[in-house]
Order: sequence, then structure tokens, then C-alpha cells
Amino acid sequence: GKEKWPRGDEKVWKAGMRSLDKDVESITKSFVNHVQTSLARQAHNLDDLGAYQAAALSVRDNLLVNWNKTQLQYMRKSPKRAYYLSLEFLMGRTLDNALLNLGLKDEYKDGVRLLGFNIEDILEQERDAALGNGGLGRLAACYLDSSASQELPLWGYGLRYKYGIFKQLISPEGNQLEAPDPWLEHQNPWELPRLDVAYEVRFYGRAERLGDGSGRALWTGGQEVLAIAYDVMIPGYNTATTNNLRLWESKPKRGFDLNSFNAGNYEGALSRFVVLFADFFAYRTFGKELRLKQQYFWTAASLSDILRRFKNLNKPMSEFPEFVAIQLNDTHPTLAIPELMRILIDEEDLHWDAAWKIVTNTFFYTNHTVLPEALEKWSVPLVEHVLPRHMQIIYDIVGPIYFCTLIILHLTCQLDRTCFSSKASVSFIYARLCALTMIKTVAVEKKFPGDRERLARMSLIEEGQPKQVRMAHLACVGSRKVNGVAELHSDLVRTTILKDFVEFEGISKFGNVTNGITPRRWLDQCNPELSALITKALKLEKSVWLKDLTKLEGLLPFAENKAFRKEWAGIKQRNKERLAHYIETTLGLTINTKALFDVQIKRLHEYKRQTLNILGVIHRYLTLKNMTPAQRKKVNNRVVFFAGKAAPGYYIAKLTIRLIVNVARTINADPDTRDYLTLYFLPDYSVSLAEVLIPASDISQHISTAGTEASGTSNMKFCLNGGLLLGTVDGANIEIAEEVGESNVFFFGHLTPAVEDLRYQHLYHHIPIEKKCPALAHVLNQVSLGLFGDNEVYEPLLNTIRQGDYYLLSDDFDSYIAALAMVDEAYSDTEEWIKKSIRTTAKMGKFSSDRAINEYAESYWNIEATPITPHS
Ligand code: BZD
Repeated sequence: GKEKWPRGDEKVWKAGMRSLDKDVESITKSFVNHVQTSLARQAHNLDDLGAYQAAALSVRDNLLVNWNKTQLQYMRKSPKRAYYLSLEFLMGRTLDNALLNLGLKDEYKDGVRLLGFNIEDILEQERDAALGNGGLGRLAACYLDSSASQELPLWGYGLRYKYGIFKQLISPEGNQLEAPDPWLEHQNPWELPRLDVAYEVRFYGRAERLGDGSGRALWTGGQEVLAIAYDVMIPGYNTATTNNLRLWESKPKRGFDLNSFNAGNYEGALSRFVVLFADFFAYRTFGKELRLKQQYFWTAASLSDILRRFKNLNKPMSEFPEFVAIQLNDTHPTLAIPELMRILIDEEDLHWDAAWKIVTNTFFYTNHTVLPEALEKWSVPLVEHVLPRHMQIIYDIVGPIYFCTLIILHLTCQLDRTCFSSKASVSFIYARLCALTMIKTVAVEKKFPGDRERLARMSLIEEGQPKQVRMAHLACVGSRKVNGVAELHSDLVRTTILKDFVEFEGISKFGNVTNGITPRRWLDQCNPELSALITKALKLEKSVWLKDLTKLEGLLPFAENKAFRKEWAGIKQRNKERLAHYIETTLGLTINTKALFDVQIKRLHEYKRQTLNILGVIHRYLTLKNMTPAQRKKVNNRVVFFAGKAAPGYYIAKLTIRLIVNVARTINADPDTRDYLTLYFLPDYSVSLAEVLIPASDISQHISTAGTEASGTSNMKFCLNGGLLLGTVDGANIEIAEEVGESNVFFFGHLTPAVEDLRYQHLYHHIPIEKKCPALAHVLNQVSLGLFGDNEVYEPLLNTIRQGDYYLLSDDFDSYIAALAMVDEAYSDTEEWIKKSIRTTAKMGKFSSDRAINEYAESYWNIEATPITPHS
């Protein structure tokens, strides 16, 4: 039956409701209204920034119409929902994307023109929301766009950082400097403060077992902070579905501070917590404890919110996993596992086994790296101090494994007092050990009798000073399924870092979901001309192929069409000019747009090997210098672009930036070569800068040491925009090559299985670099001799290659140079090159984040599309 209208006269309510703007007239009206009332300004004092704000506020009103409708229907239909917990969401700008997804781009363009503004100038006013570090954060943003577009009931949960990732400046010497990014300085029209949605989160204090054998405990004292919700609307493309991203802000809880702190301490302790930094590496300065507290603050607030929503359904707690799936974006939210255990046991009175069953059917864990140094670990004393109850629970999870170890060691080691803080813990764990459900855990010993090393390897706690909690192990044992982000990477997860768990729990728990990117932002928005040409060629509505990207295959025959190739190449050329214009106006540099554009943009890291690229540039420069002017004239012109941030404390990565900047200074000023080779380091890489760079690229570099880059996602963005790929056989490069065909990518370097052996050779059968790779040795020597100034400065960087060479530059250099030569050769055949470019775009359908999010929805979360009907 029809629900009763909750209050007043339904007709009067409905007559008062705002509806979606559909025409230019209603848009200009709403715009002018906001200028007048929200901004308190008028036509004669409205600048571009003001116009941006007015446009954003009127778009926000439209989003809210759909957002309200979506949330109401989710509430009524109560479908199973998924929650994406991510410490990072690298959203970039919102206005253009909102206009596209609402289908109002043309109307707004015309509307603001009538009011004397240019939409492009207005869009440029928006600051990026840079609440993340790199690929992991941008992936989360693409997944939000896709889940709304696929009408999936999914919410994101994150933190409302006061500062985005630091702003990167380059000093005159070429050093990276960091400046804060107070992105909320101007009002943020895209968020809705929900001051009424607030939860208390506790830190420190004491956790006391009840000692009744139930495993329950009382956690008291310490500090309490408030989590306040801020909602960000996530519109789907060409659908009414508008999902929610809920970001938590922290606020001191009134009253508590007076007792706990004197006035002086209050400022220090609280304001430090309340100010959130998106920048992962800020925690080197502000302390690991702060990072741990922020992780807990966010997971605890999110779980409280999810539980409150579940409780509104009036279902028994055991049905929680039938209504809720929680995705852990890397190990950062892993504390959600012991936190849900705590709530279920201590607050909901569930038995341990019942609670564990719920937990292990609710969580899903995505791993984003297999580099051992990047796996998250937390010191046991720190966790014990900040979250005493959670440390007990983690020990209760591992307890039986510990006991097995003890039994196997024939009780040769003493029961560690710091492990089992009280007698109650010991008897509780022992009771559980005997419990039926624990047979599985005891089975580790049964299955692999006497395999002590295996038990030590599998433990959630790593021995050492101090002991450390291995978050990837905790995330793995506490989750229903685990996945990596590309085929090769998922294989490496299964055969290296989680090998023992695969053998113990069975392979079916460990899957793969290859990453994806949203074609809305990464093709239609950033490359409108190419999008229009594709629409024309496919003879399909744009909304059709943008939602089923495999339709791009229809472009394949056009590779043979000369007129089409000309249009295709013309667009690439204009995108290069657009980039050149951008660089000219922002940095005052003039770029040669008649050259091949070669781009490497990503975080600076040794494993990504920007060093290999810059040494290759130097090699090219030295080669050019040795040529006669006549010989040079035959060489392809090349412009090399770098962009990316280094972690503030990462000395070697920062030295790489300095080298790039100084090499650029030398070679761009060399009259012999500068017509043939120039080099630019573009400061302050961001989502918005990527949107200008990617469509302009002829070739992009993804050259990590094999087996180190989990997936990479910019590789997909370049290829989707018709840029070719130069890379190693690593991450998603492999699957891109499978799709587009190996003849359309430039592969080089050793393969993953060879890496371990090569590293061993470097350590124990060292061959001097002069002998092993003379070309590279020569390049290194030129740098050492001061060809680019700063002699001595680069020695620590060069020595990472001369000694140890962990990332195998000396093994891959020659084949890298050969691959670059193949790029030159292929580029000389213009028509063939354009064909490759068209074929590459045509075969990128697989890499839509729509495909990826549907895989998660079907094979992991078990959620279904829930279309939003107009009448409600
Ligand atoms: O995740 C990246 C990987 O390096 C890429 O290969 C992969 O494509 C993307 C998406 O899956 N990882 C990150 O971006 N990681 C971080 O940014 C990060 C942030 C904080 C702490 C640890 C890692």
C-alpha cells in the first residue's frame, strides 16, 4: 500500500519542491538568485570566481534533487549496500563533471554566456580537491563515479582533510619545496555539513576483561572526540542516481578537555588531531600516533554510521552481512575489523564465534602493493596505548596461532606477559582454542605439522623490538575475499606476501579485479574533441558508448580510413597546442608543438624509475651532441615532460627531481640540440594538470622494475586518449598489451621471474657497471663530472645504481634505449603511427571502471543495481 505522507498537506509540500533545471532560462534564473541571495553580490561586482560559486551553487541544487530522491529510495527499498572505506579520494574538480553527468553542459555554457561569462574561465576557477597521494586515491574517485553511473547502492567513507596533498614548488637550485594546500579557504559548495550526524570516538584509557569467560571487556577513560559528517554528492552519468561520499571531521567533545588538559596542552594536543592532512608523509613530522588515531577515528565513525543504518532495518544482527559489504581500500581501514568485533561482543553481547562469522562475511580487502617496505605495520605498544581494547581483540584473533606455536615448540619458550596482559586473556583464549570453530585455526598445525616457520610467517604479530601488527595479515584473515589490482599483481599476492594464507584457506578467497578508470572524466571531459569524433564515427549516442566502453571497438575499421586518420591526428595536434598554451600562460615557457610528446607523470619513486628516463634523456642528448648538424636534422624532435611529487622525506626521489630540473636547464639552453630535444619538469602535478597533459601525449612511460607496480592507472588514461605506451612487462601494462596487441606497445626490460636472480647477482657476483653497461656508465660519469652543474650533489643518487642497483637500471638500460629507438622509428611513419593510436583507443574498453565496479558488485559484494524511479 501507499505510504502515508508524514506531515501536513502532501500537495502543498510537493508544490514547494524544487525540480531539476532543464533549460537555459531556469538555469540563468537560479544562477542570478544565488548571486543575489547566497553570495550577496550583483552583476557589477561579480568576477569569474563569484560566477564559479554561483554556478556551483545552482548545480548543487540540481544534485540535491537527485541525491534526496536516491537516499529516500535506498531507505525504502533497503537493498544490500556496499561501503568503500578509503583514506583517500582524489576527486580533482567537480563542476565540469557534475554538468556532464547531469547532462547540462550545453545549457550552462549558453546560460553563463547570456550573463556575460565564459564557461571555460568559470571552470578554471575551481580548486582541486586533492585528498590523496596518488593512484590509490584517484582509483577511489573513479569507483565512486562508476558506482553511481551503474546505479549501485554504494557510499564512500573518508576523512575531511583541512589540507590536501602539499603544493609542490621548485627552488632555483631545482629542489622540491612543499607548501600547505588549505583547499577549504574558499567556501566549498560541494559539501553538505551534517552537524546533526555525530558520533563519539574514544582513544586511550583502560580495557578490562569481564573475566567471565565470555571474552567481553569494558573500555573506559581516555579521551573522546566527536566525528561530524560532511556529505559530498556523487552524481551518476546519465542517471538520477546520486550517491554519497561521507567525510568525517573531528571536533573536540565539549567538557572533556577541561579535566584532561590545562589550557596550554589543549591547543597542542587537540588542534593537532583536529587538523587533518591528506598527505601520508606529513606523518613523518606529525607523528605515527596521529596517523593511527586518524585511521581509527574514521573507521569507528564509519562503522557507527553503518550500524545505525542497519539497525533501522530491524533485522537480527546475524543478517548484517546480507545487507552490508565493506570494502577496505588497502590496509588503512583494517582497524574496522577489530572495531566491529568490539562492538558486536562488548556492546551487542554477541558470542565471539558469532561475531567473527559476521565480520568475516562483511569485509573485503584490496591490496595495492607487494613491496615489503610498503606493507603497513603498527607497533604493538603503540596500539596497546591508543586502542587497548583493540589490541586485546587482535591477540584474541591470533591467540590460538600463538598457542599452536607454543605447543609445537614444546613449551620451550615462556608465555610472554606482554602478549597476554591478564590471566583472563589466557583462559579466554584457551577456552576458544577448545571451541569447535577454532578447529580451523588449530588446523594450521594439523595441516602442516611441525612447520614452525610457517606459523611464525603467518602470525598477525611480527616478532622484534618492538613487536608489530601486520595489517595485511589482519585484513586477510578478517575478510571474505582478498584481491589484487591487476592479473600479475594478484598472482604475486597469491604467491608471495599471502602465500601461506592461500595454502591454508584455499585459493578461491584470493581473486583479481583489474583496475579501471572512468571514461567520463578521462576521455569525454579531458578530450572533448576526440569524444565528439568517436561519437560521430560510432554513430551512437555518446551516452551509449560512455557507459559501454567496449563499443570503442567499432573504431577499428576507421584506422584504415585516411580522412578519419587526418581528423584523429588533428585533434592530437590541437591537444598539444592546448598544453603548450597552458604551459606558456602558467610557466612562461615556449614549447615546440611539432615534436613527439613523451610523458612520464606519477609519484616520484625509485621503483617507478624516473631515473631510468632522465638517464635515457641524457643519453639522447650526448648522442645528439656527437652528431653533425646534417645528421641531427634526420632525428625526430622530442619534447620530454615529467611531473610528480616526491615524499618530503624521500631524499633520493627529491634528488631525481633536482637532476631532471638541472638537465632541463642545460639542454634547453644548448643551441646545438634544443631544436631536437627539450625537457620540462612541470611543478605541482595534480588531477587537473593530468587532464591537460594526457590528451597531448604521443608516448607515455610506465617503466617500473618488473613486479613492482601493482597496476598503474595512468597507463590506461593515456592509451584511452590514443597515446602509445612505452613500458615494462608489469602491472596493467600486460593486460593493455593483451588488448591492443603487442605490436601497438613498446615493451622492454627483464621479466618478473628474472628479478630475484638479478638482484642476487648484484649482491654476490657484482660486475662493474663499466663492463656490464658501458652506455649507462658513460651517462653516469658525465653527471658525476658536472655536465649539469652541481658536481658531487648527485653522487648518492648515482651510487644507488653503481652499488646494489636494487631496481635493476643497469640490467634494463640497453633494452630501454633500444625501445626508445623503436619509438623513433615507428613515429617516423606518421600514417602507421596514427593507425596504432586509433587501434589503441579502440581496444581500451576493458579498462573502464564501470567494468571493474561491476566485478566487485557481482563477485565480491553481492549488491545489485537499484535504479531510481522518477516519481517518488
Ligand atoms: O595504487 C597505487 C599503486 O602503486 C598503483 O600501481 C595502483 O595502480 C594504484 C591503484 O590500485 N598505490 C598507491 O597509490 N598508494 C598510495 O598512494 C599510498 C598512500 C598511503 C599509504 C600507502 C600507499
